[in-house]
Amino acid sequence: MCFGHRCFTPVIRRNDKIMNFAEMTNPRRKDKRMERKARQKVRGTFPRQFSPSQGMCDVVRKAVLFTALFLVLGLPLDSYAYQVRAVPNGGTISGTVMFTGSPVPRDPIIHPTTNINYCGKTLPSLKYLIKNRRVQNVVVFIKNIQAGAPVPRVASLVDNLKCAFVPHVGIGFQGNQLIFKDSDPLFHNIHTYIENRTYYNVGLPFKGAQVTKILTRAGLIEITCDAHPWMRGWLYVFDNPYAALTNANGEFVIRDVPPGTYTVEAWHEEFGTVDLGNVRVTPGKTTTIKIDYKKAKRKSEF
Ligand SMILES: [Cu+2]
Repeated sequence: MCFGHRCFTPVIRRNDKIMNFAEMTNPRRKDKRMERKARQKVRGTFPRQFSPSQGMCDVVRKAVLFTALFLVLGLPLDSYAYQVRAVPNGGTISGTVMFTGSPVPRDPIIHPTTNINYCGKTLPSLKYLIKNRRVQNVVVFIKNIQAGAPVPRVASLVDNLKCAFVPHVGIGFQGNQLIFKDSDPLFHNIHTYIENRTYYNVGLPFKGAQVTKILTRAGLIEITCDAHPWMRGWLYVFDNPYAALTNANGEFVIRDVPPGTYTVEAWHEEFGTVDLGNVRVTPGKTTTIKIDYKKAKRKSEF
């Protein structure tokens, strides 16, 4: 239908459905239009009312506004990216992680449900490794550190040995290799998660099988096996080198720390997370701290 040089198709609302004039006279036209729309949806193409160029304009407009907002606030755009720089006068943070409460938690026993002939009827869960009130397998790290030494270039290995992950808890560094290995004559299917979302899902069908991935991001990786539901491990990945794992005596050391005042965080798979603020590091000196999961206020529990 045209008026002068402008043409349009009249639209009529009937029974809560939009139909144009041609469709009113021939309903099959509407069916065809609906089919076309459905196909567009499946292919991911854009319906006529929305053009890709219009969408791009919106994206560009938002990007410009976002950049302007940061400039106005005086914040650098890369303020959250870790910067590598020389640390000629670094200090050290060392300490112990303890549990002085009572009773000391006992490590739960696992009862495997498959491959019992090989795995055995019971296995330790390795959740609580506490000796003389000192807690092993606690990840201790400097929170939100912005700059310092580069990460060590060492691969992280997750071995499947005797129906358990070895190590049970580890630390890794962004950009390094992550190697999954099968040392059992069993099929293991490694399924890893970050924040409850699948990260890597890898099948290891036989003894000696090995798959290498890359630690593409920082974060806490939960490691499970789809073939053996009781298997569980953890790999805490950092974009900086300022993280350590407590040994059997609950001890840790973090070296080459740029002088300054920091918050130190400790994470344990069952006790959860605690923060220790105002940890001061001075050039060439060692700052000693003590973390007690009884006294410390836990931020979260798992
Ligand atoms: Cu398994």
